[in-house]
Amino acid sequence: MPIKPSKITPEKIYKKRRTFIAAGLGILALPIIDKGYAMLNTQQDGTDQPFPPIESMPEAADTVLKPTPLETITSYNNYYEFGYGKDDPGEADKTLITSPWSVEIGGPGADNPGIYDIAEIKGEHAIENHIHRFRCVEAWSMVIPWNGIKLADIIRSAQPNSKAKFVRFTTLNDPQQMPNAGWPGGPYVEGLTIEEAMNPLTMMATGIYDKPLEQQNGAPLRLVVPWKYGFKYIKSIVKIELVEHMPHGTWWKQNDREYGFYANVNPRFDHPRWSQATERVIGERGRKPTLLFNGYADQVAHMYPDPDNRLYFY
Ligand SMILES: Nc1nc2c(c(=O)[nH]1)N[C@H]1C(S)=C(S)[C@@H](COP(=O)(O)O)O[C@H]1N2
Ligand SMILES: [Mo]
Repeated sequence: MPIKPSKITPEKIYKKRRTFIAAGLGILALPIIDKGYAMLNTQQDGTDQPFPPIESMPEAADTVLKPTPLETITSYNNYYEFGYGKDDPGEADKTLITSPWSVEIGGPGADNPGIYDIAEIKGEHAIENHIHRFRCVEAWSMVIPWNGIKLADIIRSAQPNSKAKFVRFTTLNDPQQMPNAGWPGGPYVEGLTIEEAMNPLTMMATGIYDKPLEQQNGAPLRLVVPWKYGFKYIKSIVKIELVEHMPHGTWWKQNDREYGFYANVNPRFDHPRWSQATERVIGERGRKPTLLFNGYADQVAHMYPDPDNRLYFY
């Protein structure tokens, strides 16, 4: 096992270095710098145990979710187009023009493609309220009271044909409106299978706490997939395409060893550089156990035939 940097570096320097790295690049972008990762599917304590059996997983017992305060949701963010630090997106000038805002809905799988303004999209579909757990791949979490439209409604309006096997989403990438639009991962792209996209849990969020989404949270329209890691929740969407082939998402493209297509939350499969067994609840003390499919296994597990296959869980 490689020695953890914390074991060989005085803690102060180590902490400083972490802050520097986190501020300079963002934790997701670390792989080239930090080689202190554990082997895939082994425990982070260095014991090399196989991952625990599925029966031993904690259950989603906390049915009453306590929403994270809005100030926290809007001030601790990942939105690299607005900077790599967690504070950067919230502190950035409000340069994103979210009205008017065009969303192109099309691709070879859509028989009824079109370009719509966000106001039309909001006007045509029912807005629902859903409080969901939100789990970032970096092992922190919040609870978000979303307002939004079922992605299934939007897809049905586009009249999907037999070529609609996947959905590909693209974020705006405009240096005039986004101070860090030139980052290597841009334009941000994400994807879902058509089955995942049609699942009733999958939403296009337009608001949080009954207020329009703020710029830092991906205004005016962003994806919400509660059983997946946060990097799938692509922000400020300008294009939704129904396509035949699996979309190559931004993080998968950046680092295919650490980030894949499915990215379903699973405490049994560690990230190569940290454990996914528990999560740090932002704004609270301590950690809590991470739940299989982030607590939504009943609604989504049927889409993934093999719960022991890492393919589905990174
Ligand atoms: N366009 C775009 N979408 C993005 C990101 C990003 O950097 N750019 N970061 C992702 C990551 S890693 C996470 S955890 C969530 C964070 O969403 P939040 O800031 O609303 O909590 O947005 C996701 N969507
Ligand atoms: Mo994330």
